[in-house]
Amino acid sequence: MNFYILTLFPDMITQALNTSIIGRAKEKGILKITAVNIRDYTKDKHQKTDDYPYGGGAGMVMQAQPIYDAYQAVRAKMKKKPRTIYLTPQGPAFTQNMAKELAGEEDLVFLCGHYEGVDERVLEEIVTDSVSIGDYVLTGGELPAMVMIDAVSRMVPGVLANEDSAAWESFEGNLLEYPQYSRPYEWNGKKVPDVLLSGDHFKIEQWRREQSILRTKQYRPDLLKKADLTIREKAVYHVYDERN
Ligand code: 6GU
Repeated sequence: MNFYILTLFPDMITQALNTSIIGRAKEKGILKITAVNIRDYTKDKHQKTDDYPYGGGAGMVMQAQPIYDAYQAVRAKMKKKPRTIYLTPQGPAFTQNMAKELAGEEDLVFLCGHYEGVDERVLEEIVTDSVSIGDYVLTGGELPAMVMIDAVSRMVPGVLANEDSAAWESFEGNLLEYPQYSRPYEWNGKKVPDVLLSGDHFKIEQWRREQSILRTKQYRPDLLKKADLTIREKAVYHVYDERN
């Protein structure tokens, strides 16, 4: 899978995505991540990529030409028009389901905005999807692009060492993950729950499922309403009871 990031700060991207699991997937050739410096495509004699907003107001606006030419350089490598994601707090919030869907694409292009925004006309030409990563404001689209690339990458087959770890985890079926324990058996006066040492795999699965449900109920009651629960589980955990 190929990721192209159109940005004024390519170093931010290359530094962060060379480590750990994503770095290993790049070495294995499963992922290719290319940060494209928008400034390399400016035709301005002072290398400028932004200008004042028409109509006045604070800040600067990223100009259409350098972004469009950077996009065209990337587009030329592909057979079909790629999904092109504009990172903006004005988009719908990124979800695990979006990550899964985007992992099916061969090429993805990310456009990282800065300053007060991007000239609307180039957005109209190239953007297929606008995406936010949550209800807070960041200084630019680089961190959101990296968040998305991380989440999408780990859904690409072969990126995770153990494919099971992607199958059963937080947000699968809209439930949070159960707690994990490793050695030693006792640490800081706290013991590992005995069921995990019982060797009874059915009981262990039951306990983990209960923990998932209880955690989701406590921390993300909004998710629990959408969770894949049996009728019995809904009754036991009072899922539709507004008092809980
Ligand atoms: Cl995608 N961009 C910026 N600048 N701020 C954000 C965001 C994106 N998502 C949440 N806040």
